[in-house]
Amino acid sequence: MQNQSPKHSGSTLIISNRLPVKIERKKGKLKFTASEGGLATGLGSFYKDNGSWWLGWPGIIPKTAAEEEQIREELKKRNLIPIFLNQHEINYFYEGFSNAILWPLCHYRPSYVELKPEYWTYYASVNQKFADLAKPYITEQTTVWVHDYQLMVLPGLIRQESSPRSIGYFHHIPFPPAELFRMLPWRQQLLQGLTQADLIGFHTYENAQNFSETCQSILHAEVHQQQLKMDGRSCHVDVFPMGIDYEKYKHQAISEASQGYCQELKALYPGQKLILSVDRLDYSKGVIQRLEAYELLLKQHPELIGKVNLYMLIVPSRDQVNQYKKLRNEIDRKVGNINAMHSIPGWQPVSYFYKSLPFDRLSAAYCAADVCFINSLFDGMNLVAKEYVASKQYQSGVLVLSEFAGASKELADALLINPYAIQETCDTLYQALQMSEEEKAERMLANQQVVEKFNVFHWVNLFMLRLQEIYEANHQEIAR
Ligand code: GDG
Repeated sequence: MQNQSPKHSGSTLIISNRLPVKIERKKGKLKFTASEGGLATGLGSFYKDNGSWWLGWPGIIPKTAAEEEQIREELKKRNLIPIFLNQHEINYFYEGFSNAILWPLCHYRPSYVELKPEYWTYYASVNQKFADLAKPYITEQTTVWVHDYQLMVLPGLIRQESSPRSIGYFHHIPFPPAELFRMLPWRQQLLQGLTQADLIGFHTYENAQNFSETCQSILHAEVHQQQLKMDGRSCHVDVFPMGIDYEKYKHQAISEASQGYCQELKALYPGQKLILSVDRLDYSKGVIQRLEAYELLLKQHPELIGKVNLYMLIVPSRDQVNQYKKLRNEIDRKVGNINAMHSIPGWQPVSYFYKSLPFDRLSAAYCAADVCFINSLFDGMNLVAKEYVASKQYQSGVLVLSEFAGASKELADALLINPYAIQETCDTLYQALQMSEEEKAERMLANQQVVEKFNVFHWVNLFMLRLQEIYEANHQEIAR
């Protein structure tokens, strides 16, 4: 499919918790830069070309009314509408209900869930705030596309107050089985709000299936193929595996800048194979299991000492939330132990960076990596897997990928692992390091064809097309 915006009449309003922009105060001045979350990376290429608006939180609390106005004006130039959250809202809506209830529940960690009623109060009121701000941008010709678990009740609120052409919702993270979702005291409100969307999308069939079964069990919805019927209304549920901007990653990888940084990086690790991991700080990403499998590899294959390096890049995230603080300390300890136990003069086994790299440096790391090691315990999709594949234009490499990441359903030529099975993961890493150049090339090419074809434009087009079909079908029914 062409890298073109989808054809539909009217405008599009994208709504997500975070805007695809980072605002920092530097020497008294505001600095605006593009942010690097999975969603920002994916939709960033789409909305600017399409004359659409994007509503979300800019990630900053303005100090004065003048600063708030400055942010509003600056963002308006980029078709972005900011919603400003106060510290309480951030603590209770974002860190509370979103990241201490929905995130752990959707990533199968019920023991991490903190069921505090005040979190729900804020979740409901902040969703309402989004609906109020969205209202002036919605006409009968507007297609509204809501993103992710922070805004699950927003489709219902928009439906109550505005009359958009269509409402779509995409769930970027896993959706748990009904048995887990049932534990939420607010399960009814969440599902009732969400099913006011015309179309609800997931990365994988399993997640869509879990969602439909949960609606059957809690809302007593009837399921006909991909349609849920309840209380005299209906919504569609479907699978749309998200892609990346393949050409962007490919061109960056073959650029002089990235190739230059790639050589510099390789020169820092002479005679060593680089095993790369890239993720946000999160317990769903399996960082501790990754370190355990890698340590086992060093113990069982002492010939690798001095010849391999785990280059682990972790982007700071949510480090004000308790579980994340604990995880960070655990990672620090574990990396320290491995380096202390296995280092020899002039070599240490793990290079660990707790920071974010600029795009060209990240691309260089993908180019330089002999292995990309992704062992998420649960992951909606995992775009890093696809970015690595797209970046492997000149250099060879092997993708080791968790079968619990949505990407594993598409990237069948990766070496798939069960991240909970440490010995199996260790054996697969060894297999990756030993693989012949022919096999590496064959597997990478097959994966590249998938990532190139099912890119982010294909994803956006498919979702929008489906919404359009649903709109037309509903319209014909009304006309009859
Ligand atoms: C959620 C779901 C789903 C990372 N480090 C740097 C950097 N990144 C970029 C990567 C990638 C993105 O961050 C991470 O995307 P993921 O998909 O891996 O994960 P989440 O952020 O958890 O996203 C996930 C996704 O939504 C989309 O639906 O796949 O399952 O959890 O794009 O490149 N970018 C730069 N420097 C870094 O150091 N520039």
